[in-house]
Amino acid sequence: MVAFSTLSGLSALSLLFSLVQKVHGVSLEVSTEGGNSSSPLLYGFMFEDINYSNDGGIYGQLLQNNGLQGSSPNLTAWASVGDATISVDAENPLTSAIPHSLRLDVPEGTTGQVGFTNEGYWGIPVDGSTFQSYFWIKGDFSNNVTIRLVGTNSGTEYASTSVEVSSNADEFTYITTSFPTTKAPDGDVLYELTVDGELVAGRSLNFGLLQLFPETYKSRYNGLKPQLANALESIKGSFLRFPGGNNLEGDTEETRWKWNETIGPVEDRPGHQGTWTYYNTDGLGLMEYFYWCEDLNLTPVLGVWAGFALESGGNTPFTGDALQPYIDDTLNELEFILGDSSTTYGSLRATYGHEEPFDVTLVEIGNEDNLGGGCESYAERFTAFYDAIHAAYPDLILIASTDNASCLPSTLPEGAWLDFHDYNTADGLVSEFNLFDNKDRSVPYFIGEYSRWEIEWPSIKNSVAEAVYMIGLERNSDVVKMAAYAPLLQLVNSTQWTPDLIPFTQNPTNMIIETVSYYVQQMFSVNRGDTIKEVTSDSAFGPVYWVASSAGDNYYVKLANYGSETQDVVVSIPGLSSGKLTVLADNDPEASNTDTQTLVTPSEKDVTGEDGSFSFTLPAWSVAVLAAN
Ligand SMILES: *[C@@H]1O[C@H](CO)[C@@H](O)[C@H](O)[C@H]1NC(C)=O
Ligand SMILES: *[C@@H]1O[C@H](CO)[C@@H](O)[C@H](O)[C@H]1NC(C)=O
Ligand SMILES: *[C@@H]1O[C@H](CO)[C@@H](O)[C@H](O)[C@H]1NC(C)=O
Ligand SMILES: *[C@@H]1O[C@H](CO)[C@@H](O)[C@H](O)[C@H]1NC(C)=O
Ligand SMILES: *[C@@H]1O[C@H](CO)[C@@H](O)[C@H](O)[C@H]1NC(C)=O
Ligand SMILES: *[C@@H]1O[C@H](CO)[C@@H](O)[C@H](O)[C@H]1NC(C)=O
Ligand SMILES: CC(=O)N[C@H]1CO[C@H](CO)[C@@H](O)[C@@H]1O
Repeated sequence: MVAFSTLSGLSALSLLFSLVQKVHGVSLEVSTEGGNSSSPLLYGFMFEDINYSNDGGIYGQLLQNNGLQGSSPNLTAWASVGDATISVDAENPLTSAIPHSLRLDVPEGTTGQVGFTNEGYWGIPVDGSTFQSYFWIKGDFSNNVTIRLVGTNSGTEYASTSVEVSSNADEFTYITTSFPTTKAPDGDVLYELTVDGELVAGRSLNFGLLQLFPETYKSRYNGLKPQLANALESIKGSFLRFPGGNNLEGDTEETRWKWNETIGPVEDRPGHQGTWTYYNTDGLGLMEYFYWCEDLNLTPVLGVWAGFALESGGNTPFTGDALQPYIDDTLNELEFILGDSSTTYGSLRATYGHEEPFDVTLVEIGNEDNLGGGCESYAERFTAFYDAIHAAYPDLILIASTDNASCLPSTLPEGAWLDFHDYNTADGLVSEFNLFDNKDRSVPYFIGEYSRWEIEWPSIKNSVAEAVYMIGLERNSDVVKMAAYAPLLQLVNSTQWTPDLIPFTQNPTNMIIETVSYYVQQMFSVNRGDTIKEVTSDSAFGPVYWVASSAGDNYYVKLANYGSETQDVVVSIPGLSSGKLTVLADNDPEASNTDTQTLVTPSEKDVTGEDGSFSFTLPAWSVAVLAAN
């Protein structure tokens, strides 16, 4: 039944017609009084290196296997050019962290250009910006080195530059060059470095840690790939959880994410074997994560290693005295981030270019410690980390990596938050719409990872389910402080996990695939109030779900229709007259956006409120936001 008394005559009449025509409908009355405060951090990002989201993804460096890192490096992504051979050379290490270099052997009698190519991470996106290349060279050579970016099959040249080099056989010489590029039509591009073979005939040269960057996001040195940073910017998220995820934990203690090996000059960063099958360069390291937060205005949520690695049968979890070195290591990390430059690690940070402490207020202890054998020891590990961190930094908010009570201390320290992860089916997400309605309000929640999983590309039905779930979170955003879809980014050509929010290729023109879930995240994040308003209705939740919020005079009503029937909606917000309605919908619940099709995009239209009453239609399988004032 519909509460006609709350509607104007006109909309009551149209609704009556609707009812007569057996069109389904929902009438909502939004209170303009009171309400609960909504967390300002609610929507944000969770990030770890998975599916080449970091190396080959948002990290701006474009050459793959550029430092020949790993325990037994090979020539993946490299090939020789001309009458020369290349090899991995352990005799001429660049640094102790980068213990190999690329050796170029040139036979006697060689003429013409010789050198090598790198194919990037399934291509190189040449976007027409000014590129930078950096490399180290060892060997007697005083002439030009030529760098080109060329189409793999077409041979088309998108950049060509010569840089004068004067190097010797005693040490590596560092070379930097900057050059214009022409935008390529696709990602099928090789990086090529050559020298005049006649000058090196019968000898060899060594090259170390070759790097290639486009103009990065906000032109930051060692910065982000602009197309991916722009995609995140367009969502207007509030926080960034890093560096993982499984990748924080590592498969073993040895391959955990070690903060102090991700800082300083990149040639001093050894990288590490990631948990998602490939080696991580750590070129995007701890400081780069903070610059990312600064440049995109994100609140950092720092994950710290909590004495547990993923590999069953390994020597973790560490407990008792064995845990202390890792607690000390975390305190060092926090001093590096938060200490002023009079402290040991604060001064190291200053040396590396950031005089002022970074801004961190949220620290998560471990990752998913309810899983894989971490549960039994987590209460002890969490407490040990909590006590040490809290004593040194009482203002930090500390987050436990699970909400499973059997893995937590019997009494949670006051002020601690819980992280809950939810990979689920579409119906499962919808069934959890009210998961937080009756939670204890004194323990704040972080939904550190969630999404409809076990599908390749999010379809509208799945994304509507996520929207229903998010409506449930937003209604409870007095206690649910933050929520992040996961995983965030995915290189389409090499995927370890699907679905992901923002799949991408190396095509500089259509790099980003805007999935249906991406649009849901964007619609929810850009339309945020600071107060959740009471909504009264004669209809129960389902298949239509809603939440209303306000920020000053602006009101936002988010709706999801998890069903195949069209729904007529009347939203009454006393005193408001103009609104904008954004709708994402498709009649086919399986419709999705992929690397080959874009079927579902949001549409926008103006709506006017007759005496504060906004009437519109919610299509089958849809997500909508009414922004009114
Ligand atoms: C090169 O090393 C990578 C990483 O260890 C491995 O996946 C790949 O199979 C190796 N390639 C060859 C040709 O050995
Ligand atoms: C990468 O994937 C895209 C989208 O499917 C495809 O167009 C491109 O050819 C692939 N590139 C490589 C090098 O496989
Ligand atoms: C090296 O390149 C520079 C710049 O392109 C050019 O001016 C110079 O003539 C070149 N030198 C030689 C020896 O080819
Ligand atoms: C990083 O810290 C650990 C623990 O404090 C220490 O053993 C290691 O030598 C450090 N590594 C570097 C590169 O400073
Ligand atoms: C909590 O963790 C225990 C131990 O791993 C497990 O048996 C139980 O199912 C978990 N409970 C929930 C609600 O996930
Ligand atoms: C505010 O929070 C309380 C406590 O959870 C809840 O009962 C009430 O419905 C909430 N009000 C709104 C407008 O969401
Ligand atoms: C879809 C896909 O690529 N899945 C892969 C995810 O990564 C795991 C582990 O690397 C592989 O086993 C899957 O094939």
